[in-house]
Amino acid sequence: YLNKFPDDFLWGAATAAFQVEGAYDVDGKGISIQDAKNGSNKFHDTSVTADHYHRYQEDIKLMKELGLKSYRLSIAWTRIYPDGKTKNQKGIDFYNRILDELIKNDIKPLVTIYHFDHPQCLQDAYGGWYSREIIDDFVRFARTCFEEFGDRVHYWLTICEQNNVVLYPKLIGGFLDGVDSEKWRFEVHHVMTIANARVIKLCHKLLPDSKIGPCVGYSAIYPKTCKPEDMLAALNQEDFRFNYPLDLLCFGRQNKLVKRYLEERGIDVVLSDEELLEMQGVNPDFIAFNYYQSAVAEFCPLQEEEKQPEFNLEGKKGNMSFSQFPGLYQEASNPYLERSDWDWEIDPIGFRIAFRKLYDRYQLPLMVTENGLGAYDTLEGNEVHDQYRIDYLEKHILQMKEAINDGVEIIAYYPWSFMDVLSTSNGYSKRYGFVYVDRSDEDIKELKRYKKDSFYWYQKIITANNI
Ligand code: BGP
Repeated sequence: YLNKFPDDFLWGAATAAFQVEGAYDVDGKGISIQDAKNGSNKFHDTSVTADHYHRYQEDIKLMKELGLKSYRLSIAWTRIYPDGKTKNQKGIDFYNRILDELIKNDIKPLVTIYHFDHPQCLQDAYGGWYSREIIDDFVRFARTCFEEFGDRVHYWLTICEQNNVVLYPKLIGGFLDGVDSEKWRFEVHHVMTIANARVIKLCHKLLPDSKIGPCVGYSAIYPKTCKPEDMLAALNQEDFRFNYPLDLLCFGRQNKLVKRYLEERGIDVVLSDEELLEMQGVNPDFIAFNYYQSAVAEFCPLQEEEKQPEFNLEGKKGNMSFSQFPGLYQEASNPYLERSDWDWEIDPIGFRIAFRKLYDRYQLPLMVTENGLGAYDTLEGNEVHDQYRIDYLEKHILQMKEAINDGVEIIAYYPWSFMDVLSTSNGYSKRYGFVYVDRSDEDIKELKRYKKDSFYWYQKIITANNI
């Protein structure tokens, strides 16, 4: 069995544009739905974040020092097409500078084309992802990325966590705020899936040597008890949360359970015959997944009401809330697991189970594009002693190694996040990075970077290619 990780294993780390770049209105950039949300709660502010836009050279130097083989970044749609339609050369130049710097430092870029940040003007014009009109705009943007950056980028992700954006509209993306109806949820699913299919096919045509795949948020799902109803609920949760978009993209067919769920509720969202035809022969090269925690499923009778979980915004344990989909499942807490301060359940073995489940069903190489622990970090002098993060990552990497020994093909691992970024739910109080970004000065100008203990620890893992 594996002593070390495969020689070409991609040890990476991840970020996303709106969470790290800042400079949200610089050099012709348009306003994205994330920028439009600024000030909507006490945390959300994309204007400066880590100011990676101006400090990318310093940051890439740190990536080099860390030993990264690969770096996952996203391209801000609004830098390339500020109004959704007209190209902005300065935005393209910015990513050219970043990509050149990465290549110079021998770091392979993995690019997420869409990470929660489409132009606000497309939202205003036709409702963003609610409308099939966005597909052409998205494909145009993706084509430009392939044409401009395809000489240096050989790994691509289409849409980040389509399944979570759709299932938890209140949690992620924000642009679905106020829209809870099942109809819209599945409409967005279909629009995003068609967009995925077109962009994957386009990439294969334009860049035959590149690899591209979808990216889902994934969890191991446990039945709450060994009652058969709970086991069924666990299977339902898997189909509902993960398999629906992946079955379309990988098998070219609609998941039967979800299709039935829609029909039985009279939810009139359909993929036309033509669209279903488009789902044939998509052939993603891999499946990427983001894993933070596992989940529990319990039987949920039809007469219950649908419920969305509320964010634990306070970062104090004990605020768990769960979603409920009548007739399918309701979530519950797991008494056997520890939790982060934001009540995310910590489950390294669930990580191994996730690998096995995904690989058994889709038989495609897997990439982990996010995994990590959000925590309060304290800067002490020039140091951050984040042993809790090391513990989390170490246990997960060990289970990833076990999964490889179980026979799963795993090609890459990108912890979230390379540096401290704007958390989608908790601003800068919740940190994930290997590099601490000091935002303590009042006007957020200095933004000094400090290497955390986890930085040195991960550096050793990469050098040894082993845990
Ligand atoms: C994922 C997103 C990331 C990241 C992460 C952590 O869903 O793809 O962008 O933010 O979750 O979430 P949070 O910042 O809410 O802790």
